[in-house]
Amino acid sequence: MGRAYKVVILGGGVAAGYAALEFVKHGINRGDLCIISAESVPPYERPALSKGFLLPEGAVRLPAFHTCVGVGEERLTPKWYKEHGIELVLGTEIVAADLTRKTLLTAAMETISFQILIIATGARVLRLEEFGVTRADAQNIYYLRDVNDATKLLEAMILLKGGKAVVIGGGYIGMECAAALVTNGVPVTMVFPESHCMARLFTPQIATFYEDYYTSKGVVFIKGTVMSAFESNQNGKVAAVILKDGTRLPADLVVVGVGIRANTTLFEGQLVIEKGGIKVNGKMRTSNSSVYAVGDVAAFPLKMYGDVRRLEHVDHARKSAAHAVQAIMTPEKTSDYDYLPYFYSRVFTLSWQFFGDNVGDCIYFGDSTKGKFGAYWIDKCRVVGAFLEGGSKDEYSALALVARQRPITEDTEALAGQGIKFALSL
Ligand code: FAD
Ligand code: NAD
Ligand code: ISD
Repeated sequence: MGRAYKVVILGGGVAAGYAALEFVKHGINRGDLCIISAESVPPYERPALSKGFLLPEGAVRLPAFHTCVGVGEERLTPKWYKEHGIELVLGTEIVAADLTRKTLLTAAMETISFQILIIATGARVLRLEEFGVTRADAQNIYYLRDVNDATKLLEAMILLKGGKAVVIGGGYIGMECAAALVTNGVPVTMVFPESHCMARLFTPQIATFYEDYYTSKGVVFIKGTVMSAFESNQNGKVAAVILKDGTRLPADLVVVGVGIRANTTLFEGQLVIEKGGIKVNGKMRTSNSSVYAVGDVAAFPLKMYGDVRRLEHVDHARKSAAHAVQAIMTPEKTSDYDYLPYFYSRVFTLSWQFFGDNVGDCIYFGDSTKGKFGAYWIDKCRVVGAFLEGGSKDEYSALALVARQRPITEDTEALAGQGIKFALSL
């Protein structure tokens, strides 16, 4: 018959770790909870992989960044799971799910059954083959999603002495990996189709600051185009990246960050799918009342904006996981998930945070030449989004408050003049 648990968390990433801690806070019986993960290590703070993990000095390594150290909570080591009677089924891929029978099938053909399932399968990287790029199977092409990917990239980077790197994609992975490569002394060329970096969030003006900073560190930007093929040498290693217009960029290492897809496949046809994710309600419950979905894989009602979104960021993974557990353990006390979008990044000595929604007109403040500047997004006379580079803890908290309160503002010139003081005065 196989193993059976009251609650199974499928996926052993950020959301799983935060869900486990929340279960323990609520008091779960020994043997009731099991986490199944394709990864061979317990849940860890994934953001570290493109930041501290890739530093040339003072790098972080597991077990230092297991969840939940990202928010200053306990570090959940294998010993912690054992002490709390939580079963970790690691290095185990689930290849089929039967939600009617309440069973999961492992790649080794073991059946694991549950009363309640929390889907925390996160996402997989999009591969260049999916964009029609040919010869994308050459060696020295690196993607970054898990600690194995990060270890391979780190080893290649260390061995690269004198070599050049090309980074494909101008989103989070592209920007953070380019910074890490340059910090490790590797010259980088970045290639992406948009006219500026971080196009999903940044305006051209915000992007200019970061592009200028990266350029000052030696990064070369090739924007508004895509690659078409890799040129490989006799050893099967990348020798160059060929762009659509035929330009040849010599490359000894390529990092690819061209987006992700939520891992929904096991549940398609069994659960409602929306916006590329598993649709949940305000309790993170799916269209099957025994099944919850959290983190990157969940398409959830964003109460503040009255729409359904799927967010690919760690703060939401942590909070949605805790919320699902609260809804399971104390349903009478749990209201609907009311999330304020929060994104951030840290590269070189720079650090920015964003709260809210990046819709409407953008009002800029501060002085980017001094490394401290920001922006408010105004939609229908309300401040709906707020961004700040180089802020303090108190300033970022004030920014979050602005985005949460959405104050009315008629005088955008005054707002620009007040800048961060506007947020601090709320
Ligand atoms: P994940 O953490 O991806 O975990 C999913 C887990 O499910 C994995 O363990 C996976 O192996 C497992 N799994 C999937 N399918 C199966 C299966 N069939 N069987 C068994 N196991 C399965 N966000 C930020 O806000 N700030 C950052 O600075 C930041 N940095 C990042 C850096 C990197 C390198 C990456 C990759 C992401 C970063 N993110 C960041 C995004 C953030 O890490 C994700 O939003 C978060 O990890 C999502 O958590 P999750 O638990 O939903 O999914
Ligand atoms: P992304 O969505 O941030 O960026 C994807 C990028 O792919 C786009 O900006 C675009 O430049 C590029 N692109 C799209 N099609 C392309 C093509 N044909 N050729 C070349 N480039 C193309 O995704 P990502 O950077 O791959 O990051 C993966 C995931 O990891 C995301 O969910 C992201 O949120 C997460 N992540 C977050 C952080 C953070 O929040 N600080 C850091 C790292 C990773
Ligand atoms: O970069 C990060 C980040 O945002 C985390 O949560 O690393 C992790 C932990 O702070 C690593 O200790």
